[in-house]
Amino acid sequence: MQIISAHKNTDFDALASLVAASMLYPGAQALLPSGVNQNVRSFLSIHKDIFDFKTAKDLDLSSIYRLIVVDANRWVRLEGLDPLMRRTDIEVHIWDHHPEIGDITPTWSRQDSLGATTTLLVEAIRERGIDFSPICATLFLAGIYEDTGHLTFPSTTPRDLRAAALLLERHADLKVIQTILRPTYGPQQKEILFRMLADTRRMKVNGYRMSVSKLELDGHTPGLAEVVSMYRNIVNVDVAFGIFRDTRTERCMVIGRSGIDSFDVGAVMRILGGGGHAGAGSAIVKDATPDGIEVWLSEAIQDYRQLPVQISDLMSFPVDHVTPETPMKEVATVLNEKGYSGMPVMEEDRLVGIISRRDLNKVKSRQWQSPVKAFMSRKVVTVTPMHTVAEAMRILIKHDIGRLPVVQDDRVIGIISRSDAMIYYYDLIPE
Ligand SMILES: [Mn+2]
Repeated sequence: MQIISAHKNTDFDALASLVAASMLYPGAQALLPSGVNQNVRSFLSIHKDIFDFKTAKDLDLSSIYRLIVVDANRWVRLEGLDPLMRRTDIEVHIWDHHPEIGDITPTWSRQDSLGATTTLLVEAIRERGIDFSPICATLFLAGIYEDTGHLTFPSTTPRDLRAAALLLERHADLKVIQTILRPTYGPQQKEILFRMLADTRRMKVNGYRMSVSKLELDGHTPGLAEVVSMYRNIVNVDVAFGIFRDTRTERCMVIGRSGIDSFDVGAVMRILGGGGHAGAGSAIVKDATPDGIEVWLSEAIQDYRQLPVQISDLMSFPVDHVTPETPMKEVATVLNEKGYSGMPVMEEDRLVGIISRRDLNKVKSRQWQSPVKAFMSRKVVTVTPMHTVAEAMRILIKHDIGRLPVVQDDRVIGIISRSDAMIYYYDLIPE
């Protein structure tokens, strides 16, 4: 007998991979763990008749000659298969998209870094010319969408999009997908979100806009990560934390979300004993009060120095400029030649004003010999090298200006332009 297993707390990528692997290994029995995520459970309650799943308990494991593992690479993630761990007489195939190496040693594997494992299996199904129904196409697409955040997570690859395109061609139903992939966000989560918003503390630490909310919860509450994501979006800060104290175990669950590249919330959670990646992280903390954790968090952010990009990396230097006495005619020529939309006006290295292309419209024909100081604006928005890049970007956007002089001790030491901002947002900084 051959069996196919996906990970516990099965999500759509795992479920879709199970079903897809059943097509690639005819006769193999797919095993569904007893714990599946909430959306998968609702999906299965409607589609149960279509699929034939068993659990490891239902089977006599001694007759197995091949184990196919999908969307996982560690034994602890599989349910009821520990007896197979030491068996040397079975083949083990792994289909997985997780980049880190696990402890299941395969005899054969296809492990590519992709947005979803389903993509790998859909590719194999296509190569072998196997036909599948629109319902399967819908499930496969749900798998890819779920693990790639509807093809928006940075882990998404061109192969995921190609597989998604194929599934749409095979009549995957996007309306059904919208229903089955709805966030695990029920009345309980809504109530928590409202409480978080009511008890929110906003602060500015080390240049980051940060927000913390502390709540007491009674027992395990699903969907907290989703709630904190939503919370960060609504309060619109760079970094948001929810500190949830479980009144039964007296442990605190800390969930963090970062909306900016320059702050790696996973790194901060790792110091707390948890984990995560740049945008999302969490930790469970024993023996600490929510207030204590809040203080710790703001200190950690205060000390956060792993800014990948500093203002000095981003700014241009030397700064092209004109002096206050430069005639407007010359200013217009320089702006045109250099393709600038504006330029600082400087006396030595002191900033006295800024002139933009827009100001040229105010110049009457007899005024072209007049000095720029008569037309420049004297109120100039600037930053210092002590600002974070995120702050500088916010200032650019808030004032809708094209350039931001960087000023230190009254001297202009550089300038940040809109195109520098694009470089920052699109990560184009050379290493
Ligand atoms: Mn997956």
